[in-house]
Amino acid sequence: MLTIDGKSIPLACVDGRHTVLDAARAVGAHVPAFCSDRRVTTGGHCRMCMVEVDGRVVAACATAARDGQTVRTDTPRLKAYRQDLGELVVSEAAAGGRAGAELATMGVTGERYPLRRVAAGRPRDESHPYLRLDLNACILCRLCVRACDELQGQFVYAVTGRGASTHISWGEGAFKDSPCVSCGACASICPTGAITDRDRERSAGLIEDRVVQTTCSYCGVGCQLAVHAAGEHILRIEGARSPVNHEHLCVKGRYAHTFVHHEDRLREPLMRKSGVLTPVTWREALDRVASELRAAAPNVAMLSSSRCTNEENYLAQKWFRAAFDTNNVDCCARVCHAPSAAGMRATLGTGAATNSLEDLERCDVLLLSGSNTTESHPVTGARIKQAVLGGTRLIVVDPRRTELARMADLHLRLEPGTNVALLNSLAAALVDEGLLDRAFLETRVEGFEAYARFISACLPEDMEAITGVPASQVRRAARMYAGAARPMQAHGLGMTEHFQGSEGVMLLCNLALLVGAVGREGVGVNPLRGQNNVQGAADMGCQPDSTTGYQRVDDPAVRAKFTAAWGRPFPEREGLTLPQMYDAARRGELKAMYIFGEDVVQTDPDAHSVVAALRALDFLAVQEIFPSRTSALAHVVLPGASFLEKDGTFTNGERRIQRVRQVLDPVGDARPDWRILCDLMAASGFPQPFTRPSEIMDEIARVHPGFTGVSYPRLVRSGLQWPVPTAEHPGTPILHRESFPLPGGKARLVCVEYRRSPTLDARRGGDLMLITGRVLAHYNSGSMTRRTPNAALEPADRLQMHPADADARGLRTGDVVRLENRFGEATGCVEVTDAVAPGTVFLTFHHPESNTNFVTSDVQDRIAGCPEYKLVPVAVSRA
Ligand SMILES: Nc1nc2c(c(=O)[nH]1)N[C@H]1C(S)=C(S)[C@@H](COP(=O)(O)OP(=O)(O)OC[C@H]3O[C@@H](n4cnc5c(=O)[nH]c(N)nc54)[C@H](O)[C@@H]3O)O[C@H]1N2
Ligand SMILES: Nc1nc2c(c(=O)[nH]1)N[C@H]1C(S)=C(S)[C@@H](COP(=O)(O)OP(=O)(O)OC[C@H]3O[C@@H](n4cnc5c(=O)[nH]c(N)nc54)[C@H](O)[C@@H]3O)O[C@H]1N2
Ligand code: SF4
Ligand code: SF4
Ligand SMILES: [Mo]
Repeated sequence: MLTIDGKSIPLACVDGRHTVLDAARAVGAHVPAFCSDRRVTTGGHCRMCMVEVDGRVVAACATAARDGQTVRTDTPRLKAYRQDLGELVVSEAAAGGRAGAELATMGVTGERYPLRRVAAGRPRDESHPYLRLDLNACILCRLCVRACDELQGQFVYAVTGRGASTHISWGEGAFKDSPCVSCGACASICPTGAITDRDRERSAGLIEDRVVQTTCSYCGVGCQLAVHAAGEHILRIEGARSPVNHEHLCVKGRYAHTFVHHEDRLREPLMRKSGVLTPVTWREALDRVASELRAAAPNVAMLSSSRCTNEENYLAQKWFRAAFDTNNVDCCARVCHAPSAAGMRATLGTGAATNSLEDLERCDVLLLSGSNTTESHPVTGARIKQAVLGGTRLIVVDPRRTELARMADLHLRLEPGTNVALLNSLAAALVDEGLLDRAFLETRVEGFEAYARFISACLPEDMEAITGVPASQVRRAARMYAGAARPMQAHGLGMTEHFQGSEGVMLLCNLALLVGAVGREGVGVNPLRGQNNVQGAADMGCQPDSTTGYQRVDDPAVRAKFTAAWGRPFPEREGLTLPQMYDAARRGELKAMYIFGEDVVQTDPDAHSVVAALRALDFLAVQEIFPSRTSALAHVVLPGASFLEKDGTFTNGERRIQRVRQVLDPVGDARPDWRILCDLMAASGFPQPFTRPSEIMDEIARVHPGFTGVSYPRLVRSGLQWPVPTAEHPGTPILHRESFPLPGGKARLVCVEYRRSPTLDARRGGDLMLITGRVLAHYNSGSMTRRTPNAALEPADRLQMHPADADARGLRTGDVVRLENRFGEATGCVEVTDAVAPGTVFLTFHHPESNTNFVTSDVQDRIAGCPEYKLVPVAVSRA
């Protein structure tokens, strides 16, 4: 118990780690503190938070709360101290922001001390698309330094100079040329307005009328946003308190929101008339779509949207299955993490991340394979950086030297396309050196004897010639992984988008099983799911072999259950996968397609063949928020509402179902996608009773055994991680604690031989190996990020090339080049860097003009049909 201004508070309420400042705030006392923020460690620089503890004046932020303390926060002596300090502050800096407001309430006049501001002497910088710096307002509280170091791990700022010339610096030159990754943490935390951002500048003078918590609609991390709004304006976006992002955000979640009111937004339904997409009424558009699909059924297909909500994905597959008698339903998981789902289901029984993001702070070794986390899942990437700075050891498997590969204890820089050979050799080293969890293998795993025989032929020394990774490094990695008390894994598309994608993921599971790293804290196999709701789209049943909750369509009991729930049957036969849909369309067998929130012409591989497939259809409908290359081929285009304009839920990569809440009205005549789908279902003779998304979730909970306990009132704060089997169940952060959902309850070790990709065998028309992927500032097709100031951060698609390959072609950074192979032609802007190995190049696919997917190949993962985006030969020459 301690007493603050006469109020008693039990120490337990503030707990040992907390300070007198926390305790004071817990009882509602107002103590000004400029340099303190709960997101970062204590600084103790500003001394504004002075309080009396047992009569002694101390800084509350730097004094631990202890039993028996008597604290006064508001004595005349303290007031006088603070006011004097405030006078000193304003004599040195033109502090605005929350500090400025506080100083004004303290009656600080600025008259007591002569002005010591070196007004023109301090740097101002407006070079960055988002951040604005004016160090004349800086009070040297160093919150920006701590935010950048401790939240983002970027170390952009330093304190330089002495005495009166002490200031915050970011190195030489303009801020835009600093290593800043535009996460905005420094602007968000700065108490004086010395570091601020474009959003605050843009919204000056507008009065905030609400703050809405919602879920970011870019990547699968699922950060919680606090959207500050005034009327139909977004003032700014801050990170909300959540176990997912702990108030941190990346440049996309925080800043890339101005696409919402971009002039290109689709604002009314369009229908092709005399060859031209022409505005029509909703009634006309809906009736046309319904009648065309009805006429072509069952030779119709739905490609659903992982950018959209669970409720919308549920409706999309329900509509096609029940109204058009087809299981031709798929989503972008096919081109992304379908191999993770297939590989994990085969070995562990469930095709989703076994553990939670919070486990990143609990593991002591992280094996990261084929994931460029700091660009693709930036908030998780920042978390990994902090873990590594705190002592977690990191093994990175990637042909490129990514930011995390540079920080890693071990970087296994394999030849692209050789994951299977490398992971087998890692496993062989574990078995060879006896680095196994025998008890786990005995009680929880099947097939060890046969596996041990198979793997003995895959020793690192045998595989070295294929993978290019020295055997000694592989053995070190094996010892590091097996030697950890809590070895954790995470992986990305460098595993899945390959000829042996699903098999590679099975081998990741093998590794975890061999060392008993499943079913407890700080371990597991964790695909870093890509899209904001790709986990959800699959959970909702947007795949051809199973409906909601991975319940197989060929199971009579499943069909009986859904027929009872929906009042209509659906067929037994599996539907077509996305690549099979294109094949069927080109053969004239598939007549009509409904593409919901995907720009397949830009993002699916071998784009010439995609265009040919779409052109071969009798009817194509697209439901979008922007015109795209795909919508340009459509007969009807329906304008959907973005995530800021509708309600629903997304499920992130750790299976966490989180609320999406409407902030703005939809633009023009656009409608929330779930409403469009309900209208289309009604027009197709299959009316739905739903008046709001929560009612759709109630139906999902009735048919999906893992969602039985899910309802909107339970999702208020941090959401719930499925499975949630009952209304009281707290959700499941860790899977497979006791058994695996496979026959006998045991996981399976799988024997997989390395097979060269046919791409390598048919190596025609190119001397460089192209890997494609992403950069931080843009998102997939770029339809949204290109329509924000992120475009200034990354104006064109980048082609990374090793200096040796660049020299051989006389190329330099900034040169525009042509890439060619037997599939087509693309362009890119060269970045000379040793991040790629000689002989390989890396190109992004965020800009339509680059035509990146005109050179990606038709090779697919053997099991899940995922395209081999990460390996294709190209010839590169100056454009
Ligand atoms: N900024 C940004 N973030 C995004 C997206 C975006 O477009 N932009 N998209 C989202 C989506 S949909 C997804 S799926 C995720 C994807 O996120 P990531 O999985 O990180 O995707 P990529 O950058 O495509 O590829 C990851 C890494 O795989 C490596 N790689 C290539 N070939 C191999 C190989 O043979 N073996 C191994 N081990 N590694 C290899 C590449 O060098 C690359 O560093 O990102 C999501 N987040
Ligand atoms: N070369 C190469 N190609 C790749 C990849 C690669 O690594 N290399 N990665 C692949 C991967 S992993 C993926 S997931 C795919 C992604 O490919 P896409 O899914 O095509 O990419 P996105 O840009 O996410 O596109 C989604 C579309 O949905 C629209 N949209 C966004 N929000 C909403 C909404 O609320 N409602 C509606 N109706 N529409 C909305 C956007 O405007 C956008 O046009 O790309 C794949 N393509
Ligand atoms: S925006 Fe982020 S990365 Fe850039 S300086 Fe601020 S905290 Fe550091
Ligand atoms: S890390 Fe992903 S979810 Fe989080 S703010 Fe960035 S894009 Fe959004
Ligand atoms: Mo993806």
